[in-house]
Amino acid sequence: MAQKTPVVGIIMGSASDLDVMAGAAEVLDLFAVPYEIRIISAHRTPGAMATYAATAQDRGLQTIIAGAGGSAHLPGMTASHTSLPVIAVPVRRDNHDHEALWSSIKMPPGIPLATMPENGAKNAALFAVELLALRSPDLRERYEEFRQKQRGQVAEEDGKLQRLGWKEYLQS
Ligand code: RP5
Repeated sequence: MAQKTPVVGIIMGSASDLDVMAGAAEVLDLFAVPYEIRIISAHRTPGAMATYAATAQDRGLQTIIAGAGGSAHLPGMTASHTSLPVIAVPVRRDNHDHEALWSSIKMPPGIPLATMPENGAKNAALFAVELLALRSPDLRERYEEFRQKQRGQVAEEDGKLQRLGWKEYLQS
């Protein structure tokens, strides 16, 4: 069977980011959104990053999710090289402060970057789904079902809490 053309690019600065960025791939798999996933470093492979971003739209991508930690230049610099919407995932480790978040969130006026919470790869993918759903009624329907299911799960937990009371709920 022919592979579908990717519409989302997931890129990360290092293989060490993959455990976090896999969360984005899992969500896109859930919605059957075709994507590609690559290791491209702003610092170690700057030329590859520029080419990737500059050719992304012509290759069929509609949005890019970019994750990096530390001095996270990949999301912002990718956004500089394309007019596609770019979604940043600041990768944070136990030995990090909030440098990746600040690197992403303080973009200069003129180059927007949709910055997610630290390690927020799942929300990045959901945001990508929301963007894609603007042009796909079928995807929109599946996304609305997902949101409806979430509402149901919360209501179910609340019902259980009301039934049991908080002490028994905690023990259950
Ligand atoms: C960043 O530096 C990467 O995105 C990664 O989060 C961090 C560490 O990279 P490695 O030294 O593990 O390759 O550029």
